[in-house]
Amino acid sequence: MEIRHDWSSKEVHSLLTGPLDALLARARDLHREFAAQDVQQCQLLSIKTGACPEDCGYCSQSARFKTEVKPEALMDVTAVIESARTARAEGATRFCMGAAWRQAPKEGDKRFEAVLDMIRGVADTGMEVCCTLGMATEEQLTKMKEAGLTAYNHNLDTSREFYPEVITTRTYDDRLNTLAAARRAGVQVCCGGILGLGESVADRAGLLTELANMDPHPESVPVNLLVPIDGTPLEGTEAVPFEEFLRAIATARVLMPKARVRLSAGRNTLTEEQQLQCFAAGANSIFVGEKLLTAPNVDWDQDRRMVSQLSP
Ligand code: SAM
Ligand code: DTB
Ligand code: SF4
Repeated sequence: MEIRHDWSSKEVHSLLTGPLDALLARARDLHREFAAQDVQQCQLLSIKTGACPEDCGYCSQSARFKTEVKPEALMDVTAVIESARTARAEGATRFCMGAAWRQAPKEGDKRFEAVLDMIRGVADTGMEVCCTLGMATEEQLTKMKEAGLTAYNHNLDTSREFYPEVITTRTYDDRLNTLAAARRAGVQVCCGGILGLGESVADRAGLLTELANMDPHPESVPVNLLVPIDGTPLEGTEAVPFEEFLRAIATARVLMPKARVRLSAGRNTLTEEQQLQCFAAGANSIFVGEKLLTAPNVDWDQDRRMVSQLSP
């Protein structure tokens, strides 16, 4: 099987909506042939929380919505490294630092220098280092790469058509520009989206088609389930039926056979049995730790039990 970058959204739509058994079988075969067989454990840390000028309709950290999140300044470098060491000791192999910024601070800004120190410190623990700081330029990403950054997370979230229904303070092309800058800087790309924003199946197909037609494919693809946050425009949004989530996971595996497909936000709403079905359908990464950025995740003990049942 060759790796393709020329999928049509019609083909992807048929995968998402076709017979489930055939989709799962195809995903399982490709997973065995191409994908890493372990389940990668990534720890998130919000290094700068809240007061974000953007208006992403799902987000607890936008200054435009009245949510329970209390804004916090950029964390101290030593506290971040301490948290990375703890995550490493718990078994995480990748550490992702998230900041509620529209864009990464300019080079020379002391906050940017502090982020570089955080990257160096986390890289020293031996873990992969990922950052998600909003828009960034090739120059900023090159500096971060030199400090030891493995990957940059920047999600497309949904289809190009549905994007402006959720976010108006930037465009789909702004997102694509940052992703291209990461590639040029030699930083791996972590890019995925959210299910449950009120999008149609065609929008999900649109998102997956965008990701699948990137060349090379993103090295990792986080698939989030909306965590509905009180005070945001998307509070009270109906949950996505599990089968639709499973289909998205399997389709991502079929389209991007080598990528790390990550069960991301909202994993705590799935039963262990459902998560195991997702691993069989192609998922091979999770966010671990009791907290995501601001929302609750899954207990370490629960995850340890689950991961120990998976034979690589
Ligand atoms: N500010 C940066 C940005 O937007 O690129 C980085 C942090 S942002 C919180 C990272 C991603 O988390 C978003 O692109 C979105 O896909 C996901 N996310 C944020 N809030 C979420 C929620 N309530 N439910 C599910 N996913 C969410
Ligand atoms: C991603 O796709 N999901 C993570 C990570 N990339 C940065 C963030 C999930 C955030 C969930 C909501 C919260 O914790 O506030
Ligand atoms: Fe800001 Fe990122 Fe939240 Fe959007 S998703 S409001 S950019 S922190």
